[in-house]
Amino acid sequence: AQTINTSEASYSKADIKQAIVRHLHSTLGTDENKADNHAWWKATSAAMQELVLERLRTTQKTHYMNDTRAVHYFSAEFLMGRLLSNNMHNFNLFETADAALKELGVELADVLEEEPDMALGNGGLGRLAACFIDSLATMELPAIGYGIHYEHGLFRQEIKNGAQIERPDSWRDYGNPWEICRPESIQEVPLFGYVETKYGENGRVQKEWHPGNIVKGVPWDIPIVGYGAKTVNVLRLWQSESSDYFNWDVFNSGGYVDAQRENIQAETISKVLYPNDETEAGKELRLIQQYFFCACSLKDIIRRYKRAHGDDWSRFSEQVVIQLNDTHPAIAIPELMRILVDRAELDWDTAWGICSKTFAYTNHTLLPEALERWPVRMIEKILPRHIEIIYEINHRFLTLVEKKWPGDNVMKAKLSIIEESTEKMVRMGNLSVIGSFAVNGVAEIHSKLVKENLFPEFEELWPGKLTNVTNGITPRRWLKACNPLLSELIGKKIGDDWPSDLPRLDKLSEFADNKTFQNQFMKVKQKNKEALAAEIKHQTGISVDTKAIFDIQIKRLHEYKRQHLNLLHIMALYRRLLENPDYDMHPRVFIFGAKAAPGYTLAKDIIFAINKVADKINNDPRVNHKIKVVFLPNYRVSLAEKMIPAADVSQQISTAGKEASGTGNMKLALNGAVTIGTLDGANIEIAEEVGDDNIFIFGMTVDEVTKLSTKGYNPYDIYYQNKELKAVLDWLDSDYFTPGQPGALSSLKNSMLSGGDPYMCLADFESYSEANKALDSAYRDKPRWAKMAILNTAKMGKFTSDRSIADYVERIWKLTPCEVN
Ligand code: 26V
Repeated sequence: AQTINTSEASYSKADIKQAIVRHLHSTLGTDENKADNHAWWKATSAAMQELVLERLRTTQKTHYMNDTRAVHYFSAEFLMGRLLSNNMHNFNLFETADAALKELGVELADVLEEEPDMALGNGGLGRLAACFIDSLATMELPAIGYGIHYEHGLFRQEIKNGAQIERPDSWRDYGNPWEICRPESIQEVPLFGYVETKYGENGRVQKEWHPGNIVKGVPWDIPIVGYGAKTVNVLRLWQSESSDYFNWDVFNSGGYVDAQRENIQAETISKVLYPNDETEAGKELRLIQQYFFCACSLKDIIRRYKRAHGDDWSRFSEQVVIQLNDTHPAIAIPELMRILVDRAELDWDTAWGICSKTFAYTNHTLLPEALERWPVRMIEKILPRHIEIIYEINHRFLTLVEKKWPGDNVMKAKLSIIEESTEKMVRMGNLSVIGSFAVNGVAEIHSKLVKENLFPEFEELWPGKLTNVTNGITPRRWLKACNPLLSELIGKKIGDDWPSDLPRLDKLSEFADNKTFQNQFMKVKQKNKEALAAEIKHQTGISVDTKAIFDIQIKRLHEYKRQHLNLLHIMALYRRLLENPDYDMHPRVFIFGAKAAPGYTLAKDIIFAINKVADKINNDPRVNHKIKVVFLPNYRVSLAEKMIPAADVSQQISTAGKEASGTGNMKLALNGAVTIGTLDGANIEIAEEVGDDNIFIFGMTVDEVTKLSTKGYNPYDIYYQNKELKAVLDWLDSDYFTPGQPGALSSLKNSMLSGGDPYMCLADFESYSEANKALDSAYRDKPRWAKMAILNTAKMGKFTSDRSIADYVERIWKLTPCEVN
């Protein structure tokens, strides 16, 4: 409907049409008659990319001229999703492009569906990185994201006979229109080999690392368009390649050569994203991946710094701040020390002074199995110089500990970077805390637990270093772009400034009781439900009633997230309906989306169980007018964008203390879903914002969970005392859901009984069931529910990632925006 004015670009509908057709002809070598939707997608993206690159050049020139301090966001994962729609929205060209394509006889919606998701991440941590770089560009902050250019992102999930099958993801198979290769910035990364100790003239000990292998890092840049398209930052992803250069001298000069030589196929380093989430794998290749992208990124940063400041290192930490997204990039700390001490020949204290003013670290989980530890022997082999540096960092640190707690060896053992187990391990969390000037958790409760349970000794040693920055989500992707109907309604009511000023949504609160607005709001929800119902039909063949409650649980499959608690409750409802066909409940569709790590057997068993229970219920005419269960395969960013706008209910039911923050909880509430959840992660802060009347809280608190496990938790007590729960669990042992295969679902029951029910599903079941009843009756009160839904949207202002970034800037990064004209 409108043209957009950035300083250099002003695109009308005619301009866009012309650019698209031009790319169809001269970039794709086809024409309007032959082009399929995929070709239209490429041509449209190429047309957008022209504008994007123009703003990128201007941004980079401006940042260079102003010699700005910048944040460097180091993350092994960036879960970007699709970019075309996002870039159009951020250039305010979505409607114009839609109209342009219509005149060419093409539907923009179909074109957008051609884009493969860029799924270079597992879940929360990777998607957070994507939201953060969006906000950084929107807020005109100088920033760069650094990560890995995986050839294959997170696997594609297929469901065969109810079970998950993993298929390779190939997001670049037919070329990616957004990425630009930068061969002029290739870096070389040393690996393996040995360290030689030399003595300089002044008696200075000089260490020289003779690597056994050198690989090349090739940078690919993805432009990140801020809302309004003033600043365009970059995400720089490194691809590994074998290097022409190989230090043959090393191998020609000693008998130890064969022992030192390690052959890794250079190309495999960036081949595939590790699909684990919250479980440490300890695989050598993963450590190499981590070092590879950190080494490339640091060299890139230093090259840029030297261009402006030469060999004067004194201003490095004024210009450069590096945020470590979990411990995955923690090896960057000893790598920077190596460069400063061995290469720049700074003395240790000067180098450490710089280093420890450069890094900040975000913790994303407390689960012990997710805390990274590497065998000393593995680091020794792959990075022989780094293990020396890690020991030196530790030695000096423990001297400090000795000063603070003389003779306290228990304290030293807890704080040491090295864990003295049978197999000595390097604790990457401890290394990260010691090497950073700030450490943060991702929600209030989580940060409190980081201080009290994970790093209490560090909190005592360095009070103030541990802090909180509550997560957020970008409202551009997670409301404006994914929910156009609601966005339009909001715009009509309170104006169009909310996407970059989300707290403005609170203005909707005054209409929460307004009949007309309630009707409009719920009509939008209804339309979104109809669209999702069509998608469900298309993907699974299942028909669902759009007047039913759309109840959604979407997240990685993990026991602590308790998809199986949700399933137990569904089975309980099924029983109630079989026992009493008049059991009073509003029809409800339970919708799941979740990927399980390929090696996580119980998680896969839970997916299987959901699908088997779904089959039975959906085909049982006695109940299928009341309950339906849908498992949508291949949950990913683009599917989330279709599910979230259609949700009535958001399931956030982790065992209290286990979910660090959650961000899906924010996305769903923002789109008017009401949460049923535990007092965990950001749910607590969501409850504070929306108020107790507009959320269904159930279950044990963190303190109650702790008390119960201290006292000794025995799930059998509950099993024998709750008849319904017992019947439901026993049902899993029968062949009712898996005809002819009794026991096919028994692993689930066992995990919650003989397995000790580590996440306390049984302990929370009754409370969950009661909360569900309350939810059901609230839904049947139409005005009450409409009010709740509206207030959920209205009260989500706090959870914009712009606020998270503002917190990082103020508390940690100390950046100033740089206006790009
Ligand atoms: C661990 C590992 C271990 C090695 C293999 C690869 C891999 C990948 C990821 C992880 C841990 C991921 C931790 C994580 O994603 N935490 C989530 O972070 C979200 C953003 O802060 C937060 O909202 C979620 O609650 C938290 O679970």
